[in-house]
Amino acid sequence: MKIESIELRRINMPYLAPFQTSFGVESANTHILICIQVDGLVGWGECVAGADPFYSAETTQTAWHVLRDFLIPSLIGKNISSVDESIAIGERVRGHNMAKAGLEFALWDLFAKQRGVSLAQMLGGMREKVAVGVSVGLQATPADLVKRVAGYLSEGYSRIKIKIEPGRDVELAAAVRKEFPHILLQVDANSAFSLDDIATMRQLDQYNLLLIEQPLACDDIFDHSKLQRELKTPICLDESIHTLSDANVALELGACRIINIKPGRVGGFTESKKIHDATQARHAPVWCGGMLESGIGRAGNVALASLPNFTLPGDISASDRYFHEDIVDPSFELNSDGTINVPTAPGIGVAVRMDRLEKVTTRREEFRA
Ligand code: NPG
Repeated sequence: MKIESIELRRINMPYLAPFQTSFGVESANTHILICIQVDGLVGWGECVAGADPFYSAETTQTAWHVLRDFLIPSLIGKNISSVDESIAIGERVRGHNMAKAGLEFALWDLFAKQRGVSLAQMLGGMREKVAVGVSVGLQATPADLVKRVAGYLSEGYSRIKIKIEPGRDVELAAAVRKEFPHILLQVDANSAFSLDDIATMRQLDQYNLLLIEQPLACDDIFDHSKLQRELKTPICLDESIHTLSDANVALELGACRIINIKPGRVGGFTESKKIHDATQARHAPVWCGGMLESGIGRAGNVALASLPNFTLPGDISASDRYFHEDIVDPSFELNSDGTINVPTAPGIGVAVRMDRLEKVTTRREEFRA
């Protein structure tokens, strides 16, 4: 298919409540949406780079620059017959995984729509619904956190992730565990600790956690391998894993036993699938991470999570956990068994509500062949 037109839109979708982590506070989704039109078909993608370089080096601005000045010019006007061809074209650009992933996402959607199959089918998914959890940001007090968790559990979420940071760590895990002794509970440090904090990690190890996510530096694998040897709780890596190679090194070194796959962080669905296949072969479970996406990104995550080795609930919550109003129709809803349905219509399987999208668009640029 000949890539005739690509449009970038930066959006601003305020969250229902600010989301606080060890690296900062997120108040709105300011992602870039990518829209590719070919032969009357429209493919959508979401680039998950944030406003600040606090979670990853990429930001909305760097992603816009790389898309506009490098990735889009190399693709526009080309005739391509597969997503792999477009990846090969973009390979000359080093890094910038989130920018690449956003563009690749729109192509996956487009090719799936062209074939008349759902994105999940095209990715090799095998589930009609996926188990999901909710990620709860840092709250003012442990009591506030427990209250929030209670609210999500009563809505039907069956797995809870809480954010921790130095000084707000064991106390939070203890408070939630005391109130809910049997829930699936995990913690996420977003790289805020070091090996000097081994005593804290050993204490966390006592709370029957599903996993401890990314306790140490965002670019570290080696220290995590030392830490994992000291803990019975599995370490799960997020920030440290950008490629299939990173995943293989981490598992081989025993730096983690579980991997969080975020398509944006690893450069797209193609690399996500490779990591999925490699972890499956090593009997290491994966789950789908979240970047507080709009319904477009959420549709991609739900489709990916339908692959067989996504055996742990993902950070994929219903639209109403994030937004007053999502930009897709239908929006994502939580089933009573703590799952979300995988769309079956072609491509991402949900329609973009252009009226709502117009209202949240803050910057727009169109590129034509
Ligand atoms: O999408 O439900 C969600 C949020 C999941 O906690 C979550 N994401 O560190 O994984 C993370 C965190 C995050 C959010 C990271 C926004 C970067 C930006």
